[in-house]
Amino acid sequence: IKQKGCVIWITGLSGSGKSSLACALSRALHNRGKLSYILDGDNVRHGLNSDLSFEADDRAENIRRVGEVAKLFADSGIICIASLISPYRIERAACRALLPQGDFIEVFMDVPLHVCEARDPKGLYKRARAGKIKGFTGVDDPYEAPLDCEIVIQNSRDKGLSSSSSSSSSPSSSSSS
Ligand code: GGZ
Repeated sequence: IKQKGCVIWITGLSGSGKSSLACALSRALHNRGKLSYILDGDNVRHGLNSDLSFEADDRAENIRRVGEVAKLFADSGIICIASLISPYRIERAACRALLPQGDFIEVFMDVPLHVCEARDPKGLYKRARAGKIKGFTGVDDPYEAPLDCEIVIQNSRDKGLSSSSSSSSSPSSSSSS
């Protein structure tokens, strides 16, 4: 394989469009003859990380493990697309530090909470607001937005929700929820 591996790390709130972007990206790479593999938080938590909760320590461990696996993929020449909420800056930085400079591309899905919450594709925000899920990111658990990442995607332009947000009219929107 002539391809050089790397990690594309997509971070953002639940409902911000991480998984959709990961799929679209993987398809686009495939069409260009590039091999990629998606590590999606929601999926990985059913297997490799099924022992982990959403407590802070376990989220950190979730991110750490996915970062290590992503590095293995990158070492093998595959473009690894990791899509996790990954709410903590320090853990994302640790994943970045595993790779050579330039091989970790952090993508921030910059979607306001109220937009994610209005989408609520799985009804999780509703359940969190009702107190049925404790420690839900953005509701009663923190999300630390990247301060200095490679790519910011303002993905708020669907379902007519963008008008109330000043940061939502970006032409760079590239993915549905
Ligand atoms: C955040 C939660 C929670 C809590 C379950 N907080 O939108 P989804 O549903 O399909 O994806 C979310 C997924 C988050 O897993 P990650 O591995 O990406 O999170 S982290 O990086 O913080 O470890 C969401 C669902 O799991 N989910 N409970 N309390 N998201």
